[in-house]
Amino acid sequence: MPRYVTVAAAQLGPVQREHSRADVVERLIHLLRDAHSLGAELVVFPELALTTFFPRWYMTDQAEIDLWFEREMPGPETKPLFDEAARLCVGFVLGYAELTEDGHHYNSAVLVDRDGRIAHRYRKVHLPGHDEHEPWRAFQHLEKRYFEPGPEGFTVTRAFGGIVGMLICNDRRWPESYRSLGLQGVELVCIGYNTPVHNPPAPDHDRLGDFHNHLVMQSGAYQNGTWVVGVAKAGDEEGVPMIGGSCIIAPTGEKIGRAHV
Ligand code: CDV
Repeated sequence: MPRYVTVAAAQLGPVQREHSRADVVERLIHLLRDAHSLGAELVVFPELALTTFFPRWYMTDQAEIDLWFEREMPGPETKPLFDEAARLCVGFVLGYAELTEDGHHYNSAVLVDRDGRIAHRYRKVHLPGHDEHEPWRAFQHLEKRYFEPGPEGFTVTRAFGGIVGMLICNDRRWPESYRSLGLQGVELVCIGYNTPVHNPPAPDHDRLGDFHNHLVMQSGAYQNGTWVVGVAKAGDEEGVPMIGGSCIIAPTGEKIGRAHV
């Protein structure tokens, strides 16, 4: 018996430091409405969609660091997105920095169902970068400093008529991420990412950024017989060009839709 769900890859433009949560949520609502008008039932937003990619900066003041995190989801600033999605009867995946009640910091994503309820939460396992200031690097990437690895590992849930899992950015480069979901019968993997064009630890890979992005997601889809929807932040964010290249990949490994920026 065929089942159908229409999923949108809502690639987001850059989010700068001065943009407030309210500014960004307004943009997300705009994308959500656009996707809904095209028939989408589930809209996938990128990793850390509510703020700029703050792990590019070295910070020592925990109070300043915590300002980048959400203490509740939805909170007062994100509730309008949940309300509008429920009104339109559209679900979504949203990446954000999560600060739990008991003080844990995670790079997280939630899957929100068509009634505006959180159906599943995923906490990023593969945190790239380093945890100390390394001034010789052209760009810092300090995810290990600001986040703990997700303790629950890779998990799936039943939603939108199928079995859905989430991954976040660097997770997509590792075969076990998809395989762990595949062994749980996953049918749709939603992935948000922030990938700079320049990768300072391996500058010779810069020309391969788009190729590697699609290579890993297409392989993950084909090898596990699952749909994969990968969604980027694109453009120049705080002077850092991002690769974009969001795409929707069939279980055959073929890209059936892709952003050309
Ligand atoms: N946000 C990320 O996880 N970005 C990494 C970069 C640093 C290589 C990625 O795998 O795209």
